[in-house]
Amino acid sequence: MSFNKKIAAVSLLLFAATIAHAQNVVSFTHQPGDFSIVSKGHPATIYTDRNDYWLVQQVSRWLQADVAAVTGAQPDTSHQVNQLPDGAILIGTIGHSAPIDQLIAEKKLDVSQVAGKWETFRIQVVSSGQKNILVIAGSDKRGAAFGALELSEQMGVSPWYWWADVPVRQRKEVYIAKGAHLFGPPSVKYRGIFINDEAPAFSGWTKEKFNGVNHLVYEKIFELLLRMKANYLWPAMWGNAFNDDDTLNPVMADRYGIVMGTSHHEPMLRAQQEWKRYGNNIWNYETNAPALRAFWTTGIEHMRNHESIVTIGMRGDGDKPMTQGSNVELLEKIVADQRKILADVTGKDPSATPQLWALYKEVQDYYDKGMRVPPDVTLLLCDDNWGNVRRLPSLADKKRPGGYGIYYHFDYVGGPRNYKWLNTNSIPRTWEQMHLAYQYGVDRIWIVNVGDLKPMELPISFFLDYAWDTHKWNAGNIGSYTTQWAARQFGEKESAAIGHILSAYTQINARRKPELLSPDTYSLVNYNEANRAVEEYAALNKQAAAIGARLPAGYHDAFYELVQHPVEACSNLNAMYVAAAKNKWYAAQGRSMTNELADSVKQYFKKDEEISQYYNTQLAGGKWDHMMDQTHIGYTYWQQPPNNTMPAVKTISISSGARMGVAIEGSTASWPNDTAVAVLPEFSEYGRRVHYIDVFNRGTEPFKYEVSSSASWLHISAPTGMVAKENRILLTVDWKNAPMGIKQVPVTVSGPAGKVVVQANIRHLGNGSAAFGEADKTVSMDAAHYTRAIGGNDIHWDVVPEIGRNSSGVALFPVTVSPVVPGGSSPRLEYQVYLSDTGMAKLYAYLSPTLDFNGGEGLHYGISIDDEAPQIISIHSDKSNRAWEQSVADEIRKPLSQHHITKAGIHTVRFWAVDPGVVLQKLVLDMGGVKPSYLGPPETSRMASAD
Ligand code: REL
Repeated sequence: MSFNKKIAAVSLLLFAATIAHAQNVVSFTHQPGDFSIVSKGHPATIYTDRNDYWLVQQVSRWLQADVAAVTGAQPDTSHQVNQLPDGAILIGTIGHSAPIDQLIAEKKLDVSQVAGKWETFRIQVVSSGQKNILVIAGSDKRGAAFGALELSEQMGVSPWYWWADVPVRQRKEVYIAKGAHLFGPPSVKYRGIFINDEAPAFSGWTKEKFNGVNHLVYEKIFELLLRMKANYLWPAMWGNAFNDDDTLNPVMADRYGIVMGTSHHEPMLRAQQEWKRYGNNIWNYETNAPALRAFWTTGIEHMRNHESIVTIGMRGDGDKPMTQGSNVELLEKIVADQRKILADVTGKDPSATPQLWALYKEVQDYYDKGMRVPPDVTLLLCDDNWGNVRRLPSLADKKRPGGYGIYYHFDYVGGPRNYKWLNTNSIPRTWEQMHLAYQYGVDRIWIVNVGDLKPMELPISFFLDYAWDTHKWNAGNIGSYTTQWAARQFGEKESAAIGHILSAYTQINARRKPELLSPDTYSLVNYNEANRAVEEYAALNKQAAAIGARLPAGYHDAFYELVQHPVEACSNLNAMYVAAAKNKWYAAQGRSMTNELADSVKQYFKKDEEISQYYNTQLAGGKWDHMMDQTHIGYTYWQQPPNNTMPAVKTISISSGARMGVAIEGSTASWPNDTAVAVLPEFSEYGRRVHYIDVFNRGTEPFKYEVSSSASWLHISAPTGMVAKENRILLTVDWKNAPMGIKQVPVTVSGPAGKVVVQANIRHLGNGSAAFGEADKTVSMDAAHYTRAIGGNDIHWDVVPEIGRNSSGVALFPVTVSPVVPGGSSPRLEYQVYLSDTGMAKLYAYLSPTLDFNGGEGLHYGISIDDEAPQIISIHSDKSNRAWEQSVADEIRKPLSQHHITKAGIHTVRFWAVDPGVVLQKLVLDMGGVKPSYLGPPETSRMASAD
């Protein structure tokens, strides 16, 4: 290496050392050399070139207001850029800001990594003589805007300050660390949201607060988008038409630098409503092409020079499939005609205008049948409306100039059921699916359906953060997103506790959308599932309330909107459904508690209304009125009910006197009426440690009961007592003193009706191995608790935290590896189990409802026990719509394999990698004991860890 080259290499290294990517640049205490934004009450002045973009002037005003909100000291803004004084803040677009261009020309500002890039910016303290100037230089207008807003957020102004009332944290002083800080370019070029399904909530709110969905609302949305470094919007379209409703809408979008589109089924920048308003005859290209062409021509004429992405193609009117018999040829002609309109109106080659073709629902079939659009058009792949990507480009596909995008959903109107009330989106699952998409080359457009916008604040933030920088989040750190996000809204102090609430509530809501909950969701009798679900949510609600109470009063509205409301509302909803289920069951058993449960269902239902009422009318002084107008109780099919309807309840007449009844875990029967033998689920060291007997009253008078057994090591929580309504008696085994082997112990319940004998079966095998023990003829193992994870050359398994319905998941990475032939030393997860039973074993793999995104034979995994050859199981063997509906409603797929167990003892279950993209949540080995439940048997324990 020549001396000069060495110097060059060293200075490159130095340069690399001083330029930092996307890091914290703001501090609140002074370090030597720092640039001061506000120091000792004196704010710096913000300069922009008056010839720079409108957006740059606008962000300088936002920054001015933000600095004032943070420090109380309001900076001046100025266009006097000829002689920038020491301490000036300069915001500008390269090529549009004379002072920025001058600094570049003077070689004081190196923009070699910025100029010509998409939405890239550099924040740098530039020293010129005795002067220090803070320069925010954008490669384009959005780059400059994002730079200024990056400072705002780092100073403590949340993008959600207005949309979720997040307070601005007060600081006395604000500084910028010296050095150069480079941000961008973004991982995904167009990143945006779709306001959709906006009645009744968003429409009611906008009507009351803005007199319609007009530019005043949109300006708030544009600002929010920019503060989250987004650039793209599909506007509200239920009864609304962006361009037609308010002529200022498109003008303001252009000024704010927001790229506008129309939804997947509204071609040529014209809203469906516009056809309703002005369309001539029917929406059918076979019979009405001239009218449609004229209609679309107007759409492109209105586009003018506004940055837009034009949706092309066509679906039937009102987002339905086109008429039967519509074919590839017709659709290809439609696209060709639309592109001709584009060329005619713009006078440019059609490829000069960004376009997308959305492969939504049946449109993907056209694609599969071979239909293609010109390569400059972005292929907008879609999820299944339930957050599972349907199709990704094949890794072998040649790069298309138009690239690929994805249309994703956080809210949906359609089957198997609408979900449009509260946030039900899991951040880890969104990460996992969008990671998959990005790794397969989907990086041109990411757009997500966000319903009414509120209350989707958390997933919107994540979607856009991730689209901005996909390298930042991975399986190893995605579990911390909620805590980091909480810190951005509420400060560090409570962020871990708030992050936990956010993760926990979204995990619970994602496993079954509230709209799909019913009294039948969770099992009342098996695994104590229904009670556990209620207790889990109630505990979370208590924690949330306690955190809320600890936060300063100024945070209460934001905390309620972003954290507490969904927890309170869903905790109440779960409790209501379980109370309704119990009411029905108790009525059948004649329990005297029946009528009280009916009353509690009424109270929960009323409470639900009060919660919405509070959100609408009192929260933030009524700022969000109507945002909680969405009905959510009483669904009978996919479409929402017109009103919330309380679940049916029963009341019974209670006989006088004291009348004892006995019910036990695992059975819907009750004694003494029932003639079958009452048998409790088996006691095992490795299963649930507690089983219960309910002693209840069918009459009006309290009575005395006694529960006894001859086994001193079988502990009875309350051997005697008085029953007014019902007492739950908990039975546990003192394993240290219990005899080894299998024992049957009769437990006698005595009361006014005589005696009921309940049989307790105890299996005591002892400890000593790290294997999962069998309990009640069941072994249930969370995927992340493998005994061994064996990867391969450049292939490894990662735990994706909290992606499961009530656990984490494990998946193969990188997701782009070729399918693996399982067997021998190939990648696998191993789980050691101890089986005390022999015979046929059913092995269920609980998997996230990932779709066959390759469009091939489906995704597979391999499975074996001990030295069996791996069975290759397709997770998509049932391709019916019914199977898909079930998988998204239950948020799980549970393929089954069968294995023959010939001897008791230790065995190894092997889950073999075949296709990447498969996410394993848990494995359940059924030796004949698995009971019906929603979530499946809770995890059994490992023998070594049992006492
Ligand atoms: O969620 C979707 O993607 C679609 O169902 C909607 O985009 C659709 O346009 C609907 O709002 C009605 O027009």
